[in-house]
Amino acid sequence: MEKYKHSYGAEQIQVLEGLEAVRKRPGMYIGSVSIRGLHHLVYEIVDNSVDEALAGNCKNIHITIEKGNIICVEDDGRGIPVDIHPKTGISAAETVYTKLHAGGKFGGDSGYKVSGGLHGVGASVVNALSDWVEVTIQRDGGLYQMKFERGKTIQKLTRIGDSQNTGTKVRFYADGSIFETLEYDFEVLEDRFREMAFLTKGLRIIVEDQRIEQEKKSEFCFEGGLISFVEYLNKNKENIHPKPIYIEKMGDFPVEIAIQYTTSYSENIYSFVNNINTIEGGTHLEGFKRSLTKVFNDYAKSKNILKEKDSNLQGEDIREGITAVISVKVKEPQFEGQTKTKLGNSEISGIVFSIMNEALSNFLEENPSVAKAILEKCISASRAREAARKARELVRRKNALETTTLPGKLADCSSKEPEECEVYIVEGDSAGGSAKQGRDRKFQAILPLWGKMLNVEKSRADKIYNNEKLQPVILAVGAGIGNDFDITKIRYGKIIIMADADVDGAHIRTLLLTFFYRYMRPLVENGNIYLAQPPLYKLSKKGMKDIYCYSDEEMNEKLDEIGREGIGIQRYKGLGEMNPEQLWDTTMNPETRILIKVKVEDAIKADEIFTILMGDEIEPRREFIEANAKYVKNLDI
Ligand code: 0RA
Repeated sequence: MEKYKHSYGAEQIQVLEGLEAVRKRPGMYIGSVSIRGLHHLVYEIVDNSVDEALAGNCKNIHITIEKGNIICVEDDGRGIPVDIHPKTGISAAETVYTKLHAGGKFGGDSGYKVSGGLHGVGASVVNALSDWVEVTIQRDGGLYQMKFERGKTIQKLTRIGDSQNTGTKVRFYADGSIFETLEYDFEVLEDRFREMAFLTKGLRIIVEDQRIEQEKKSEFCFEGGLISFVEYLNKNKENIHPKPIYIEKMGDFPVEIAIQYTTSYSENIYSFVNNINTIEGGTHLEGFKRSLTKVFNDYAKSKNILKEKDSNLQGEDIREGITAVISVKVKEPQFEGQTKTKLGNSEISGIVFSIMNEALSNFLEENPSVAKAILEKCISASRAREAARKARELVRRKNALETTTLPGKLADCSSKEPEECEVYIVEGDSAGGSAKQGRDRKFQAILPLWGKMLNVEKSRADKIYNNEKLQPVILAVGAGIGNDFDITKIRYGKIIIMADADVDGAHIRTLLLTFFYRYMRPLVENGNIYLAQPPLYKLSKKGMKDIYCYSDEEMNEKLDEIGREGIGIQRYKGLGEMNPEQLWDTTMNPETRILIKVKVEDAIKADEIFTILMGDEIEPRREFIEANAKYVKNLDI
């Protein structure tokens, strides 16, 4: 590409549109004006510094949330160019901050700037959506500064002193009339910047929160890059080989891959294009999977681990227990899919495929004991898959004989329109009984659960199919399981878990959430899973309608309002204590109930949580539960 040849400067920055458009329709540029959009502003500014690092000119980036929710991003790159743009007559730096899409290649000559999607919209969008922005640049022996308010220049770039250093510092305060909230979530930013540091070997990123008494500060710098990333992802799992397999190939389309197998049964593959998490996958992921299947099968056949007559291992067998990160850089990425996080460039599939083929087959030849350990695992996965298929057929046949495919204990609703139907999954027969009587049978179905609990994190699909507790859930949802799951077949638009607000309730909730996440993930991604929120207290007083409270704070507020004299307080220990009418009023009536929608925003976080909560290692679980009494918060529910 040309970018390697010419020197950059003011003239390369194109001038396109005004910033008013951004303020009118912020969602078009940053997705939303919720906290996500707010965080996006920070990512935009940091992305520019990371690009400078990718170009080899910056080693440190320091991000601070200052008191009052002011963001400061400082880097030690070359500094944004300060020379005057020949067409606009203003400095390159000001152009970058005031003209939309200025600097299609802004951010140095890394050349892998993102087009499409929400990323790469640039500094001008942050400026447009900020109450004020202040940019300080050290470059060419000078110290320069410029200031903006709501996208308008109020101080042009001015030399305010001398400096022998280089770098860029951006401070901004987002516009409170645009965003729903200005309160940044430190943990979310921290997770994103840890990820950024993993993806950019050797780059040091410091994130700091000064808003609170007890300041928080995290420093990320990983010489191991993706190797460190995979080790981090597997920190609570048991590995079957000590060091991740690492593949790196520079060139026109740089490819970097790290792989490590664990004893778990789930597949954890994260893919990135130009440092953006491609949640929907795409051609790079496809090339990776194709190669993984081919190389392991070829190796197994050539070493007679699989006999000539044996059928090939399937892709899913070879991906059981894998943790992998794939990072590619593409100059003109095409992003597709619902959330624009699916790579479309067809040439990338073949590139990743051939790089992987060569490197992975060499690795297996050179590390026969690792190859053997992985293949043993794949072969037992393949046997389990076969057993699961038989179990599934058995279930189908059995049900065919029983004339109905629905579980016996399900009290179904009369409507057959999935969009309006909901199923309450209730632990225990007594609460199930009240729910059956209290519901609106037109659109509400009740499925009481009984039987022995199974830890899905420690079981393969065949066991799950045969489990007496989960089988009714699979049948009631009606859309299959695992790779066969088909969300278009679901029988209910809302699947509502209703459990007590105690330890046992938390256990069943966790079990079911893990199950849905691992085996019916589209339901979680699509937002079909809900948690019912039963009240904790009932306040009653003569001549007053009963008041239900869903938290301690709410109860205290209500008590302050109505006074504490002559009030009866009932604490509900379980759903079973409510009669059908009360259960309807408090927990099931769509007009008055509180439902919590389960949404997993971050797959890495979700995997970590489920591994900790349901996995083998006891110590991290204890620590985690102590640190997150309300773990649901971390699921972004
Ligand atoms: C040199 C040239 C160009 C940008 C930068 C340095 C630069 C930008 C930023 C933004 C944050 N920190 C930074 N550090 C350096 C422009 C090159 C081009 O337009 O391609």
